[in-house]
Amino acid sequence: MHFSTIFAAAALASTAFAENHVVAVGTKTGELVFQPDSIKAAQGDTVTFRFWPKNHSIAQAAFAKPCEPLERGFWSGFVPTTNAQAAANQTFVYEVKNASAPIWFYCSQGQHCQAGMVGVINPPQSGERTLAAFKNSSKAATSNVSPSSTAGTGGKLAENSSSSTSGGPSSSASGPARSTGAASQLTGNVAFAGFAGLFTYFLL
Ligand SMILES: [Cu+2]
Repeated sequence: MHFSTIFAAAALASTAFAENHVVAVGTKTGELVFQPDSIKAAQGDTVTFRFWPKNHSIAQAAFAKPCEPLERGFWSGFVPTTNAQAAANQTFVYEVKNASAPIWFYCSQGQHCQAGMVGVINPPQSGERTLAAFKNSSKAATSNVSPSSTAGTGGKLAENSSSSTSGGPSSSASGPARSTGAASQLTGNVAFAGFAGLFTYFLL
């Protein structure tokens, strides 16, 4: 019984740690997709968009207007890259501040939005506002519009630190050591969550 109390407290404590979700913007082979194109994220979680060739962007849209910028929505700007072996050094990191509202997005390059390069964070669990419906109406959009706001609006343009095969000209700082670091940090978080749970238990 005591053990289960500790376990419950630890599980509770561990929810305090934000998760990072990685989304590929385009692919090595030039497909016009986001992978994954549907992300389930909690409040405080981050979504890191990694850009593949040749030149994509990510902008927030309203469900009703798939290929148009949402007012005060996020905007990465265009992140060009020619390297098909690794994602661009620059990433766009978006923090989920409200997990109860769906966040629709698209690529504003050329006709990419119309080609189905759209996605969603936290799609509604029921009803007609599905990613399939959003994708369907994007096909009928008459134009694909880039936001006029500054690149990096509503998020953070950052140097990519998670690539272990980075081949960019100035990427000597990133390497396999980084992923090891992330793994040990995760272990640390889990250990801390356990410790916090134990601590909570002793306070009861
Ligand atoms: Cu694109």
